Parts: sequence; structure tokens; C-alpha cells
Amino acid sequence: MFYTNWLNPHLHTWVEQLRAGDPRALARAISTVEDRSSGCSDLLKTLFPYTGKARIIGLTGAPGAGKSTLVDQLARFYRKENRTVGIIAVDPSSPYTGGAILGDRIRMQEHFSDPGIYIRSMATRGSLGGLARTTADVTALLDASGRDVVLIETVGVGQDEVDIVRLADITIVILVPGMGDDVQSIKAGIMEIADIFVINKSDHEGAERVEREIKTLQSLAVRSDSWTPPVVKTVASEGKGIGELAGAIRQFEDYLKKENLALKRSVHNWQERLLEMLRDNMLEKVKAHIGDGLLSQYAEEVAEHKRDPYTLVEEIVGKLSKE
Ligand SMILES: Nc1nc2c(ncn2[C@@H]2O[C@H](COP(=O)(O)OP(=O)(O)OP(=O)(O)O)[C@@H](O)[C@H]2O)c(=O)[nH]1
Ligand SMILES: [Mg+2]
Repeated sequence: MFYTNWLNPHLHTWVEQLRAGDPRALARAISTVEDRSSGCSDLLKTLFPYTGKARIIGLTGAPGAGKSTLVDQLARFYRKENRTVGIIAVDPSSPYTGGAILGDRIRMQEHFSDPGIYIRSMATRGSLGGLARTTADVTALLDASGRDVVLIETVGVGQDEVDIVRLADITIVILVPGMGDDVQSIKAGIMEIADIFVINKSDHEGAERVEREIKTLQSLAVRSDSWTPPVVKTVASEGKGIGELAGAIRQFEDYLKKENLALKRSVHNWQERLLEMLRDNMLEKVKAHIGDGLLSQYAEEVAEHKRDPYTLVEEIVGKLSKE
């Protein structure tokens, strides 16, 4: 079933180059996925059997928490272990973006000479297919290209980010001292998904207080497994605590393996992602079916109370399912 696309020799060459880690083939694949250009779905279908090997680590936290600095340090750490790294920086829509991208670029240049690190910045909020889906697909490309570790940086504020980190094997939530009520305010979405907490900028005053707050919140939150997320203090700008963080990551990996949880988490994630993919696909079908013209005509009729929207939706869906 997986081999139907090998009939296309061009796709075959492209996939072979990508799997060999060729950065140009990878860059082209990423653009194809980001733009949802033709060939995107064939490419993803062909590559899927080669995915599932990379360790995917999501890092999330408030703007300026030091995520990029930490990602950079982790990447260096893994390179010393001879593991290849892919980095996806999903940029915030906040005003911080400009500075962050610039900062990332400067750091990126240091790595340019190292083909073992591939960095992609995605400032494509509202991109075709949605940010979470695009990130998932780009992650799959890096995975298929043989990267041992994929680090995804995202600003932890909304549902988009929660969706993004859900595709990670390991989710790291980064907090900083002096956040005050912020720990409270982000707990709703982000606290539950943390496998590891990092208190970065531990050179600033108040790291212990943040640690106490996390511990308090942890005692209230219920996890479905028996893992208690460790709290690691780092000073990313000085490279302090990176070994400890890598150690915590390894411990969590061991825990997943020991409890046989990796597959269970993956099944859970795919359940959500499949639903999303189905929803997107169905919606595309409906849109293609009724077209923009008919949609605005329906909208007018409903607005003028000539039609009720409930029957209308049932009729459209009914007609589609008969086709
Ligand atoms: N004092 C101190 N500064 C740090 C530390 N880690 C990072 N910084 C600095 O904090 C600033 C923001 O760091 P980034 O790594 O760009 O933070 P970020 O979370 O990626 O920021 P956004 O992508 O804009 O959300 C930079 O000036 C870093 O040098 C740390 O541990 N201590
Ligand atoms: Mg950043």
C-alpha cells in the first residue's frame, strides 16, 4: 500500500534525498507542506512509514522566558552526544516576534556550519491547514529525514500551542521567577501538559518561590499516570542546568518505556489528530460542494429569515453523504 507513489520517479528521488538528510530536499519539502502545494499529500503519504523514530520534545513558555536560548543549549548538548537535531521555532503573533526571530537568526548562524542541526522558523499563524497541523507535518518531515531529536519551541498561551505540544513525546513547560500571578493564569491550559518544569532565569530572585508554587499546583492537579513532573532550575544564557534537564528528559523517556506508555500516548494523540484531519477534510469537501457563491446566498436567506440554518445544514450534509 505504501509503495504506490514509487511509481512517480521524481517523488522517489526527492524522498531518497530527504531521507539521506539532504537539507535542500528537506527545505523544499517543508515549503510544500507549509504552502499545501500540490504533491504535499503524496509526499506525506510516502514518508509516513519512515516517521516515528525521532524523539519529539516540545518546549513552551511565556514570551521571553528563554525558550530559544534553552533550545539552543539543548541542541548543543545533543550534538555533543552525536545526535542530530531538528528545531522548529513556532513564532508568537505577539509584538515579541520581530525580536525573537532576529535573536533566533543570530543564534542560527552559529549553527550554520553544523549540518547536524536544522532550524526552521515558522511565522505562519493562520497558515493554510492551521498552525498545529503544519507543525505536525513539518515535524514528520524532520523525523523522516533522520533527525534523532526534534525540538519544537512555542509560546504557551492558547489552544494552538496546546495542540502543538500535544504532538510531542515530551513536553517541557518553562517558567521564570517574578511571574507573580502568571503561574496561576497559565495553569489552566499548560500546567496539565507539563512532563517536566523548567525554571529558567534562576539567576534572578524568586526561583524558589516559583518552585513552591509549582509544587502546590501539582498537588492539586491530577495526572492520569504516576509521573510527577520534576522541576529543573536553569540559567540558559550561561548553559547552567542543561545537563540536569537532559537527565530529566532521559528519566521521563525511561519511565515511558518501563510503563509501556509511549504507544498509549501516541494512540491518544492520534485519536485527536485523526479527528482534526477528518474535520478539515470534510469541511473542504463541503466548501468545494457549495462554493462561495452559494454560501453567501444561503447566508442572505438565513439572515432574511427565509430559511432556517438548522434544516439547511442538515440538507447540505445529507446531500453530501449520499454522493
Ligand atoms: N538572566 C537570564 N537571561 C536569560 C536566561 N535565558 C535567556 N535569557 C535572556 O532572555 C532573553 C530572551 O531569551 P529568548 O531565548 O529569546 O526567549 P524566548 O522565550 O525564546 O522568547 P520569545 O521567542 O520571544 O518568546 C534573551 O535576552 C536571553 O539572553 C537566563 O537564564 N537568565
Ligand atoms: Mg524564542
